[in-house]
Amino acid sequence: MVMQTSQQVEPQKPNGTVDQDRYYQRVLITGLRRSGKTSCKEVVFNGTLPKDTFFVPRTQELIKTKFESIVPLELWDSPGKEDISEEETLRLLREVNAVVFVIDINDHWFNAIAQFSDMLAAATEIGADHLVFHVFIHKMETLANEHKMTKFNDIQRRINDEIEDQNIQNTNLARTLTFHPTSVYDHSIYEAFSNVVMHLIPQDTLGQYENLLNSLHLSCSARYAFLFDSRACLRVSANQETHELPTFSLSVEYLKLLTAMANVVGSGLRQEEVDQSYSCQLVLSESTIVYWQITRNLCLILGISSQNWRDLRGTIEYNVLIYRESLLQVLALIDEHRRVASV
Ligand SMILES: Nc1nc2c(ncn2[C@@H]2O[C@H](COP(=O)(O)OP(=O)(O)O)[C@@H](O)[C@H]2O)c(=O)[nH]1
Ligand SMILES: [Mg+2]
Repeated sequence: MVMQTSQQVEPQKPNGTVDQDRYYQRVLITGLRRSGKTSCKEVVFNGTLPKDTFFVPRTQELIKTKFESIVPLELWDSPGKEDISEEETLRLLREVNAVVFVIDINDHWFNAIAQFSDMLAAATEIGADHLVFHVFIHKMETLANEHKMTKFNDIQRRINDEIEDQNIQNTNLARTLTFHPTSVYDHSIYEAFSNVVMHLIPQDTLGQYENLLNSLHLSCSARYAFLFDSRACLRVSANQETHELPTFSLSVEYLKLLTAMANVVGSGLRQEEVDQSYSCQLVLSESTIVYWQITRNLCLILGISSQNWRDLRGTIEYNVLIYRESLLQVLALIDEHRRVASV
C-alpha cells in the first residue's frame, strides 16, 4: 500500500514566514541499533507493510520527516544510540519535544536500560523537564503470551529503579514517562504512537477535542467515538469511555480496509476538498461502524448499535454535521494560534 508522507505540505503565514522549527513538534526516535526504530516510523507514518521492514536500510544519520497531523509533527529517526556522542545527545534533547526510546525485548536489555538512564540523566542535566519520554518495549509479538507481561514489567521496574538511583523520581520527566508494549505486527504500535501524539497536544486543546467528541457520543447514543488521523491510523481523540483496545483495533482495521479500497478504486479519501457528506458504513446484525471524513487528514469513527443506526440515521448524520463544523472552527483557531506563536 502506498501512502503519502506529508513532506509536501509546508505551513505558510499570510503576513510572515512561519518558523518551521517552532511550528513542528519534534519527536526523537532513539534506542539501540536494530531495535526497530525505523520500522516503527515507516509502518505508522509511511504505510510500510510490517514484513517489508526487514528491508529497511540501516539509518546512518539523523533523518527528519515532516507529517501533518492534528499536531504538525517532525519525526527524527536517529542511528543507534551507541553511535551518537554525548554532545550530540545533549544537542538533540535540547531541540525536541518528545522522545521515543525503543527497546528490543529480545535484546540484552541491560545495555538498552543503561543507555536510556544516561539519556534521562542528560535531560535532567540540561533541565529539559518539559520533555516527554515514551519507552516502546518492542517486538512483543515474538514472546509467548505468558511471558509478555512478566518481561514488560521487569523492564519497567528496572528503569524505575534507575530513576530512583538517580533521585529524579519527583521530576516531571519521571512523572510523565510512559511505557508501551509494541510490535509492528499488530495495533499496539498505532496505540503507542497515538499516545505520543496526544501528549503533544496541550491539555486544554485536547480537552476541547474530547468535549466535542463526548457530546457527539452522547447525542448519537454511540458505543464509542474516535477521531483518527486517517493516514497514520492514529487516534487523536476518543470519548471518555473508549479505553478498551478491541474497539481501537477494530477501528484501525476498518480504516486500513477503507484506505486500501481507496487506493484500488481511486476514491476521494484523500482529495483536497473533502465532501462533507463523505461517509461509509459497515452494518452488521448487532453493531455498525460508521466512518466520516472530517478534513483531508482527520476522520471520525462511530460505533453504534445497528438498531440505532437504522432508526436514527438522520439525527446522527445531522449531529455529525454540527460536530464537524465545530471541530473545523476549533482546528482553524488552534492552527492560527500555532502559526502566530511560531512567527
Ligand atoms: N519481530 C519483529 N521484528 C521487528 C519489529 N520491528 C522491527 N523489526 C525488525 O527489526 C530489524 C531492525 O529494524 P530497524 O527498523 O532497521 O531497526 P533500527 O536500527 O532501530 O532502525 C528489522 O529486521 C525489522 O524487520 C517487530 O515489531 N517485530
Ligand atoms: Mg534505523
